[in-house]
Amino acid sequence: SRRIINEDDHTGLKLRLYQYQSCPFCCKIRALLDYYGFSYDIVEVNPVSKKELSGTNGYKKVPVLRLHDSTYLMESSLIMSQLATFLQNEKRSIEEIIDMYPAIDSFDENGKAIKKHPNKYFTMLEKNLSPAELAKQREEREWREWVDEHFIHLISPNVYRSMEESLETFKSFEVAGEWERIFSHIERIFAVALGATVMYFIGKRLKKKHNIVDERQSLHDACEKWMDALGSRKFMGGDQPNLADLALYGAMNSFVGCRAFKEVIAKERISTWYMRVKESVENSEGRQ
Ligand code: GSH
Repeated sequence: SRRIINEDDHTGLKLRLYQYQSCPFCCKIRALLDYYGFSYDIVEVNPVSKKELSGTNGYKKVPVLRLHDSTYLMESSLIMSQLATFLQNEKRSIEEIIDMYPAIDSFDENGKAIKKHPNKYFTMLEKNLSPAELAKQREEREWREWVDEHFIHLISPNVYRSMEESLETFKSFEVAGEWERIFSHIERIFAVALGATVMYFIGKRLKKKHNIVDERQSLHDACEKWMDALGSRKFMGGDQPNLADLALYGAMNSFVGCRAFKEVIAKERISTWYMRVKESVENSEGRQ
C-alpha cells in the first residue's frame, strides 16, 4: 500500500482507501481526501480476486474507505457526505455522523437486494440555514447527482469507443494502477487484452442503455452544461470548491490520460475550471 501524509490532519481517523486507481468513484474520494488534507493509505485492489476486500461483509465494489482499522464506509457519494459532515461538526464523533445516514433495504434494477441511503447527497449542519444557503445546498446536491447519474455514464462509451481506444485505455490502467505489483507479466498481457475486449462490448451496451447516440458529442454537451451553470463563478461552490466541484473533477481525473479527454475536455472551456480545481485539490486548500 502507499501512504499519503498530510501533517495538518489531526482527525486521527486512520483512513485506508481500497480502490482502483482509474475508477471514477475512487477518483472522487481521492479528490475529497486531498482537498481537505486527510492522511490516508491507498490499497490497490486486485480486480480479479478482490482478496483485499475480505473485511467488507460481502461488498465487492470500490471505493471502500476503512477507518479506525475496523469500520468500513461504502458508496462514494455517501462517503463524501459523511466526511464533509464530520469536518463541519466539530463536536461529533465519526460514529455519530455515520448514524445520521441510515440505510434502507431496497432492490436494484435487476431485482437484487441492496441498501439505499436516502440522504446520501446531504451534508448535515447543526445550524439553521438562510433561504440562500439552502438554495446553494440544493444546487450542490443536484450537480453531485448529475455527476453520478449522467456524467460518469458517459465515460465508458467514450474510453472504450473502439477496440483501439479500449486497448489504449487498458494500457493506461496498467500503468496508473501499478499492475506490476498485482499481476505477473503474462497475467498483465492477458488482463489488458481481455479487459479491453470485454469493456469494448460493455461500452456499447452501456451506450445503448443510457440512450447515447454520439458519445463524444454527449461529453461535449455535458461540459457545456456544467460551464453554463457555473456562469461567472470560480467554482460551483463560489470561491471554494464544494462537493459537486470535487465530484466532477474526480470523475474527470479517471480518464485524464485517455484520448477522449484530450479530444474533448482539454479543448473545452471547462479545462480552465478543471485546472483551478486541480490546483486547489493539490494544495489541500480545504484543510482545516
Ligand atoms: N455506487 C458505487 C459508488 O459510488 O461507490 C459504485 C462503485 C462501483 O461501481 N465501482 C466499480 C466496481 O467496483 C468500479 S468503477 N465494480 C465492481 C467490480 O469491479 O467488480
